[in-house]
Amino acid sequence: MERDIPQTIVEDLPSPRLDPARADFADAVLAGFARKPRSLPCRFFYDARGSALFEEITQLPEYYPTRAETALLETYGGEIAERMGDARVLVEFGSGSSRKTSLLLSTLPRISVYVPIDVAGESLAEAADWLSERHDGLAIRPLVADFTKTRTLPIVARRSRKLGFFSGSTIGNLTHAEAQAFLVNAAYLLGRGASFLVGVDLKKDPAILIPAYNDSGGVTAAFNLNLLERINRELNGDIDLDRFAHDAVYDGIQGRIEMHLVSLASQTVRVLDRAFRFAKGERIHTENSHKYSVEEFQALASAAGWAPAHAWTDADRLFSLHLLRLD
Ligand code: AVJ
Repeated sequence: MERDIPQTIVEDLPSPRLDPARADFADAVLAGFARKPRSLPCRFFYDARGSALFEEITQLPEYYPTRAETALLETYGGEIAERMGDARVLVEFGSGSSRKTSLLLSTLPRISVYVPIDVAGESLAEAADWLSERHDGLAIRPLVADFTKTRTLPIVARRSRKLGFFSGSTIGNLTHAEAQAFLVNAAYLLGRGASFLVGVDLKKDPAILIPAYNDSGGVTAAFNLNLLERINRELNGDIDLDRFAHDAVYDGIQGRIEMHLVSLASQTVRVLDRAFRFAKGERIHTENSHKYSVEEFQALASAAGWAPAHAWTDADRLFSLHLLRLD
């Protein structure tokens, strides 16, 4: 029997296939540049160069969060261990570099399984190697995944009591609604009896906040501009980096630092063969970094079903570590 064979229109075939990570980046950039106001998701900061620049940021005199959180873990490690119950499995969200994790693990001898979850597969493997050298007998089961969407844990992690760890105030990158949805999903993932240790940057004087996101050495500027370099490298872009500038502002109403890239001229840029016009002064919103008072974060956690058990803060009230529980 004769059949109609659909005609293939050669011109409509997709252009040479991008690998999935690059396709995801391409979709985000094309959509973000098509929208007004323009924006790009901050998760794309962390390619190899961006991750290296972020490590540099954590060493800057102006960038207090990493130092303040590390000091809290060092000072209160024993207390955290006492309060968190008998978890055997540590699940880390957006793990990145694992120095803080090692600090935490050294105060928690009962943890036998470690599940780091991160989208960056290479840095995940590196961090796993680094940690396994320092923590004998620890089973490490990395999950390459978007931690806001993870719905299942590896089998070895399923039956035991869990401790979640979400450090660095990465939760601040999410809007309040997204943060609440994340905490609901984390409750589902970690299950009954779980504890959750969350590092959250505190609201404070913008005179301290703004330099932390606009350092005098220009490292944060390079970190922000790397997003455009990444577009040039991976998406065949022709963006002139000298025609964009880094900016960081504090929005006191929303309680967040916003990072932007500002077009210094009226210009057209090309990305994957598409043209985008930028007016002089037009902005690309690249990151939110929400700040919370202790009470605000506890209210958010409660609304997501978690019981706030304790919060530690430093003497200068720079940063907070929250212990949450799920009964
Ligand atoms: C790693 C997301 C917590 O928001 O402070 C640092 C990222 N951006 N400087 C933050 C960042 C600019 C950082 N987080």
